[in-house]
Amino acid sequence: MKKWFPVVSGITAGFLAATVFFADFNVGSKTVAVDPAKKSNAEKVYVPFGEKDEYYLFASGGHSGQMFIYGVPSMRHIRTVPVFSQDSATGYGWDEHTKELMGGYTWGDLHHPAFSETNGDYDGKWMFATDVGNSRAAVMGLDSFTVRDIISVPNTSGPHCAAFVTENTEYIFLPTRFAVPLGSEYASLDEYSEKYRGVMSAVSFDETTEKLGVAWQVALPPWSYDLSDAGKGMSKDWAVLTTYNTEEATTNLEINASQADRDYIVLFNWKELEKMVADGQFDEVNGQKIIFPEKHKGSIYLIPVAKSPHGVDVTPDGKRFIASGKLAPAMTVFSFEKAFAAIGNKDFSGERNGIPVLNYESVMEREVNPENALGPLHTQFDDKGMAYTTMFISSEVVKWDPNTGETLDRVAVQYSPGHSVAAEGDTMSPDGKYLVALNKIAKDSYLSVGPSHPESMQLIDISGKMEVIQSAPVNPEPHYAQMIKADKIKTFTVYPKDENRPNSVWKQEDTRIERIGDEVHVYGIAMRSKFIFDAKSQRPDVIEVNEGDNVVLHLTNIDLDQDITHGFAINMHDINIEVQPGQTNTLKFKADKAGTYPLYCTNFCSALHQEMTGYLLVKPKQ
Ligand code: CUK
Ligand code: CUA
Repeated sequence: MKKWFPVVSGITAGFLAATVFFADFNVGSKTVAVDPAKKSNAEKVYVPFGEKDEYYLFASGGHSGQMFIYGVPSMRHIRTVPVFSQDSATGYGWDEHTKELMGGYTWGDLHHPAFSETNGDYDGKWMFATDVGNSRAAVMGLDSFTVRDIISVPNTSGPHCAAFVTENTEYIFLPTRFAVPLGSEYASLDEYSEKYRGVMSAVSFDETTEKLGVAWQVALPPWSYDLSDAGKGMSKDWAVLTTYNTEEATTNLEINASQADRDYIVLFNWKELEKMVADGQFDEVNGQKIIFPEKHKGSIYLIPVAKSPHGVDVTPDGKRFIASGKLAPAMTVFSFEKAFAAIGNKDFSGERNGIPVLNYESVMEREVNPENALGPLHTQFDDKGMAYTTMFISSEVVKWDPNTGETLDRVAVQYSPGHSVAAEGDTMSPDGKYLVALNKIAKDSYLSVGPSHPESMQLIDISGKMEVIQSAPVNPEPHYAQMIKADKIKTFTVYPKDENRPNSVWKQEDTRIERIGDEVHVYGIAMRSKFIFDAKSQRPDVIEVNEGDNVVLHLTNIDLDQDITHGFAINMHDINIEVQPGQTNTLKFKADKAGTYPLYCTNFCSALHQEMTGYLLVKPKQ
């Protein structure tokens, strides 16, 4: 097995031809799974008007840079929350606050959302996400579904192998997909093995200040780190990562990174690493505390695993971790207990880059290879501890027993599933009931919209024999999702009226326009159904400035009623912000075009919403 695709297509064709458990398919265009006419399935996903879904599904929006929120079981798309990308629906990325959050970037590649946890359970407070495109981390507050902080993570490149949080959200770990020299400084690829590094960042989050910060980092070998999971219960101080390209290839990775029969799982004890940092066992590079494993010894180990693994998932009881094959058609079950014993006995088969390699046989419990199942990627769990692994190539989800390796059930999905997500799936007590397959290629699933098809998310009832009961389009494909019990999330409806909030104005008579040199500061109000920028003016809804002025508009929405959001746009200025009930937002722009420009509320807010307009008048320079 040297290459992914030739092998895959050969085996796949044979596999498909031989398969009998797909009820209805042909090789050219597999038609499988959902029978929309089946009434019992329709009833299972029907949420009558006025009632709410049982779960929230948070699906990463990939290179849209956004997070998609769905309800389960209806699979209705409820909201798109902008995280790393501008979003004109909410004005995200135009007002000063969100512009600053975005840090000068206009997009991101959002992977692997992760809820905050308390005692190994989702606590419904925060959602973390990473940006593979521009090496950032973000946190969203679940009381308002808004981003509170975004940081650029120094010394890293593409934190794909993230985010995973520890049992009490002590850290959000961000290992990287790409190896680069620390600080991304120039180094010839001939010096790859000496100068390049894959860096894992331990990011902490302060709930009080709502700020993320890089606590410390580990300069791992120059490999790619793919997926990861944090330990639970007995393994709570530990975490695991998969690696590929341990060949340290610098070009044509498709072939060159698949040469060796084995790559590794990195196993590390973050509690001990934390202690090492406290004891001064680190080097400071680019302002960061970095552990170099070849020098600062201990707490990090390698476990050989079949070549180019993809996902690695810790069982809910924290006793095992399961690596999925990608190139090898098997799941490998490892035991934490065995790993700890091997570490204690120094049961090493050697070392790589100064990191001890544990004996595979000492740590491995079993290799599981369900018949004809190909391309295992990710595993989720139900309330009984049973595993559900997505098979990218054989386009199915396989249910199996991690205790015995026995295959229990399998269901076809349409088509190639990447991740799947189970209800409360990454907690110590998954709910069972539902699993959503996140399918990469959804040919023919929906009405055609041209050459590029929407991807699909398929809801699977796992309460009995697995059955696909709903399908929902999503674009682009989600790179993982998490599903949380709806009653865990407590949102607020109106931003509290805060007279001390800087630049806020709550009374019409306090609105004003002040000039300081060429800066014009507008302290305005948005309310049903008008803007008031200066109540004392003859025309309170007009902003008149001179060409070249810098305008700073502070706009407060004084409508403290649920769902009365106002927008603010200026014609032909590429400007668009939003103020939710009780919120104050600041907008800065240079009035560099002389002329007459209508301004208006973009968000429907009352029967007289169309009347909620005014003018920006920019007097030409003489
Ligand atoms: S990765 Cu495994 S299928 Cu970005 Cu989570 Cu996509
Ligand atoms: Cu305010 Cu429309």
